[in-house]
Amino acid sequence: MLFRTLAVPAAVAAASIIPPRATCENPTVRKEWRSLSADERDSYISAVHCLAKQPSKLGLSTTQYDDFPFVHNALNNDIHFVASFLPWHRYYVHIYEQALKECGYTGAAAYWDWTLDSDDTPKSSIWDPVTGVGGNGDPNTPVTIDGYTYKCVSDGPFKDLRPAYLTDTYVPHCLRRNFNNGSDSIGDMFSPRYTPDAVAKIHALPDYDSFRINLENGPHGAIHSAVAGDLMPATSPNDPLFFLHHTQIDRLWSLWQQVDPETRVNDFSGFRTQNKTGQPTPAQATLDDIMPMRNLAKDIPIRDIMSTQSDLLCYTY
Ligand SMILES: *[C@@H]1O[C@H](CO)[C@@H](O)[C@H](O)[C@H]1NC(C)=O
Ligand SMILES: *[C@@H]1O[C@H](CO)[C@@H](O)[C@H](O)[C@H]1NC(C)=O
Ligand SMILES: [Cu+2]
Repeated sequence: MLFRTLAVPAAVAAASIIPPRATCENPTVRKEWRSLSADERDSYISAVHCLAKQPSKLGLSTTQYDDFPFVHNALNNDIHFVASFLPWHRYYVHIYEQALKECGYTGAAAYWDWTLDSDDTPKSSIWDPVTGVGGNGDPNTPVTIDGYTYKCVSDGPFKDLRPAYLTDTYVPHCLRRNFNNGSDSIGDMFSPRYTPDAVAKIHALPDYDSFRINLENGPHGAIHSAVAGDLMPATSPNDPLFFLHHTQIDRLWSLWQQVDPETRVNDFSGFRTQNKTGQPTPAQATLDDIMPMRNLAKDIPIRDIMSTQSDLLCYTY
């Protein structure tokens, strides 16, 4: 036995002695936006407005809310179409949830389950000005940025937000949405890509890499494209809806992990960096890869974020 222990290659032995994070005692339960009480909704929305008034924690001249799109934009090519897409956004939603709490929010991060709306997304109650997040950009309040005309959201709780950045540019502007189906029409808002059936097929995939690729390219991308406006560019966290959308993405990953928790809480694979045409095949990602967060929070390894029920995260759905 002793010899067999000693014969384990150094790298494997080292990895096996990294202690797992402690399991947490009383996980909070993240809820669907429309099952929050009116008080919980108000508390969430007030905290968003609070973040949009606090000064930047990154030393920028803009608000703490703007720190989120700013960092997301800066890391755009490191965190999309790569293995770390799911863990990075899980960590990012957690950091946002903490920031909301520091601004007085008493609940947990909430999600938008778009599968519930896929039979008629444009008519969904999520767009309600009172119980939802406000609706499509208003064609009667067009705004011109760099020669292009955009539609501003003119109802709901976020109509007065003034996102500061549009990708790399400082250009304070209204919150924009532009519902579409890939043409000039609103149509079905790409709903075939996020029906309960479409999501069930992704849920049935057996390995992390194919699960991540299909979730990111399918429902995740479809919602960004269908809502459009500020939800489209690399500063997409400009729209608070981003966080409800990405909490749902995180929920689907968590539900997938729960199918076989012992295996899937460590199932992580795929390209570490984007596969660009003409470049050598990128290296494989590992659980020890460090997620950059540009001072929004500490940079931590992916393995620390794999379980939602650790002392770091401590939530369920
Ligand atoms: C978008 O929706 C319109 C109106 O329903 C429809 O005529 C058009 O074919 C759709 N386009 C795409 C690309 O799905
Ligand atoms: C990289 O992407 C290109 C184009 O999308 C694809 O044809 C190629 O097979 C990919 N390479 C690998 C190693 O997956
Ligand atoms: Cu993103």
